[in-house]
Amino acid sequence: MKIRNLKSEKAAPQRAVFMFALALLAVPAARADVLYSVDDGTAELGLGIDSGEDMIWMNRFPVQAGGEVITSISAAYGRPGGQVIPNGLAVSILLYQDTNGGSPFDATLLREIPALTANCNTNILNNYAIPATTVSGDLIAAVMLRNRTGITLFLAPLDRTVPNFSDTSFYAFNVGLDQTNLDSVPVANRGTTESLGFAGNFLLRANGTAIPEPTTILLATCAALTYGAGIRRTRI
Ligand SMILES: [Ca+2]
Ligand SMILES: [Ca+2]
Repeated sequence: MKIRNLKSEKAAPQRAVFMFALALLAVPAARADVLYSVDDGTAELGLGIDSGEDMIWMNRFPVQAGGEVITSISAAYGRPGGQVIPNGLAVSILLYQDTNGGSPFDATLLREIPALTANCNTNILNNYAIPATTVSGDLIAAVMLRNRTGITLFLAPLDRTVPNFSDTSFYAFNVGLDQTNLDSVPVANRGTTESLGFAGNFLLRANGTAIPEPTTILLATCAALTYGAGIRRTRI
């Protein structure tokens, strides 16, 4: 079967909006400490595939101190004003680790979470919990769609508002795509968004928190033994 090119909708006008690469969240300690994001919250283009094909879109982030433990991934679908995308489509939320830099297509799949599309065409990022997973090197947040709808779907939301971060947002598509071995995808079917001629970054984020410090746990344990109370974690 011949693989068609990854498709894109007609580009929408862009707006100059301030965009941030990485923001520390000023939120209570119980929530994620680091937000990994390279989008401005609005998608101007949808990338997609024909029915019968499979696609992964992903953002790569260097792991930040204090955000090594990934607890959730957030993803939006489609774009406002674009093709109507149905809610409730089966997708997979993926977390990879790439410890050797360079190409992300040799990354190791750490987590795969079955999920359903929701809030399509709204720019709303749906938050999917991930079992707490420690990542080093680069983390890659990804979504996979196996399109069995019978129609071409422009599901992957691309923020094309400048500035765009290059070598950060990637795609791969194939028939029978193996998400556990992205290097098995033909080179012609994978790359950066800019290599497609559509520089931009996906509305796809990850949330991380710090690795509990052993000394902190030890101190807390000692305190519990001393005072007969339950173990209490204390941030230093
Ligand atoms: Ca935008
Ligand atoms: Ca690599």
